[in-house]
Amino acid sequence: MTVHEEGTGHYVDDGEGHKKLKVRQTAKRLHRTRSLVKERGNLPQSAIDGYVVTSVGPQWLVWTTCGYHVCNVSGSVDCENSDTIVTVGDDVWIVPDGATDVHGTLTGTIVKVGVRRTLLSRKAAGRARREQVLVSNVDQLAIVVAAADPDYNKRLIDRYLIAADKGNIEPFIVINKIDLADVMGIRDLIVEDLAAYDDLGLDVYFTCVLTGEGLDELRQRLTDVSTLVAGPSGTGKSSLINALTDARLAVGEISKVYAKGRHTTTGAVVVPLPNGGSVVDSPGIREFAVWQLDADELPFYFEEFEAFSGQCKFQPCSHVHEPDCAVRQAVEDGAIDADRYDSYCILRHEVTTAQVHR
Ligand SMILES: Nc1nc2c(ncn2[C@@H]2O[C@H](COP(=O)(O)OP(=O)(O)OP(=O)(O)O)[C@@H](O)[C@H]2O)c(=O)[nH]1
Ligand SMILES: [Mg+2]
Ligand SMILES: [Zn+2]
Repeated sequence: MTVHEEGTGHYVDDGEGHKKLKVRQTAKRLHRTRSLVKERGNLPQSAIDGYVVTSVGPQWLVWTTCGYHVCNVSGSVDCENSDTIVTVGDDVWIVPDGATDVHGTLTGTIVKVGVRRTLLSRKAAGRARREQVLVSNVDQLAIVVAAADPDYNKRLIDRYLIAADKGNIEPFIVINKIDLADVMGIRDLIVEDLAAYDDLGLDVYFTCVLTGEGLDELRQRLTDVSTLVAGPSGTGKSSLINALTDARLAVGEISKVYAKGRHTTTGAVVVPLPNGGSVVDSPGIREFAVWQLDADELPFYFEEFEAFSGQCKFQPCSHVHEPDCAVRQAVEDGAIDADRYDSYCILRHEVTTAQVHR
């Protein structure tokens, strides 16, 4: 029996085996072709793929290997989610117009949105029950809050943690402006206040853009993956990104195309990192209602309850009003963080009233 190299593959020259291998290779090729056909669907020959970098008014800026294109969305766009048809981070297929707009940027039309690998959603503002996908396809979520100015709010952190969990994104926490905590002499208090997250196995970074504290650790955490940087307004998200990257240059390049130079962030934007990976800067958010959260599933997002909930007298137990609740007892004993329990009660109240009104 001899083995021949042929191109990158090889085959066994013994009649039957050779045939078998050939069959297998044909099947593989067929499978590959089929999945390509499936992926491309009925896309026009001229369609090219890329990803959405940011929004430009009602249009989207799409990066492709042929450069930036500012795109409209086709009326017959092939997408999964009719609430949020396109969002920043989406893999898309576009058909270039073969023209440029008044700024000299190439133009095109988005005809297909790829399946979202991960996503961060919230309930869209307003009365309608509508999902707003803030960003898609990021690996990590950096929840950036400030030690002070503005004061951080653990309720908001907990909402982000649940949304990240639901959207398949790995979260971590950044406490920026730690210099202000030192000025006020409250650093130890803050570290202690956030110990519950550390206990949950979440990484907590303490950073300062002015002194550079914690920036090396954060830079390491961001390398080679895609990270959404989110949190309330004014916590220093854009400042951190500028300090960690040559984002100003990257954003400058995009600004040349569109976004005017501005201080506060008004839309999410993907910024490539110099050493691989990317970050998505996003505008500050004041309210965050987690999308499609049910009362029954809520306890699962508070994994520290699990060690106690089996001992509650009533099964199932909401851990709010039932007598002999082991979770409430654990809060009293200090075994469960009281703030986390508060978050749970607030969210539970929210979701149960929402369910009644549905
Ligand atoms: N003292 C102190 N100030 C900081 C720090 N980081 C950022 N700032 C200041 O905080 C203010 C807000 O910073 P931004 O980076 O614009 O905050 P942002 O989170 O991007 O805000 P939005 O885009 O509105 O969501 C600016 O005046 C920064 O100079 C820090 O570590 N310490
Ligand atoms: Mg900003
Ligand atoms: Zn209970």
